[in-house]
Amino acid sequence: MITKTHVLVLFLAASTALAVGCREKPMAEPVVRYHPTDEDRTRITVEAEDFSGELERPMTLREDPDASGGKCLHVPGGSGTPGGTNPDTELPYPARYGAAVFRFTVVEAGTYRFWGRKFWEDGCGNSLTLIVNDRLPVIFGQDGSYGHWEWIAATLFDLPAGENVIQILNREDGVMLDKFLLTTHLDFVPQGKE
Ligand SMILES: [Ca+2]
Repeated sequence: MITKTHVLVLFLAASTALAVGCREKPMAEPVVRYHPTDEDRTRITVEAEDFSGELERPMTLREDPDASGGKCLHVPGGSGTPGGTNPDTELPYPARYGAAVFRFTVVEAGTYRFWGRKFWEDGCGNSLTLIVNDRLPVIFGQDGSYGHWEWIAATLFDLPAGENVIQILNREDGVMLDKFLLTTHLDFVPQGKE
């Protein structure tokens, strides 16, 4: 004779068997964001507000809730620009009228793509100058996308292992830079505040 107790025992046994047979999916690997001094061999992310040494005005710091870490570099509109382009190379003169300097460690030498998360005011305020390890200056920006935060890429840089220095110079006022990222994964595209 099957009693209510028997039914309950059978139900519990079946439930236990089902639970044992139903494994939870393994959790996704956590996304790790390395500080530049950590041993990230392929990606280096630097907040623009984490410059080394003194900030050279008119480049300044600004708080922005849409910026990673709530802060970004800012060259206020109307503060002036160094101006001037070498007529032979058509490269901007590395005039130091507003600059931020970044020193960071590269663990593995390689070819890195520079990405910057920027906010341009308008077509007269849409670029910065990069100088990597005292090489020729490179223009970052000059695109036609204004009024919102956005990642854009610059040229590739060969970086040696050890300390590297990037200077980010004012080229046109009315620009903001939230952070930059260097990666040997040349097809990688950063998203959002990343
Ligand atoms: Ca930032």
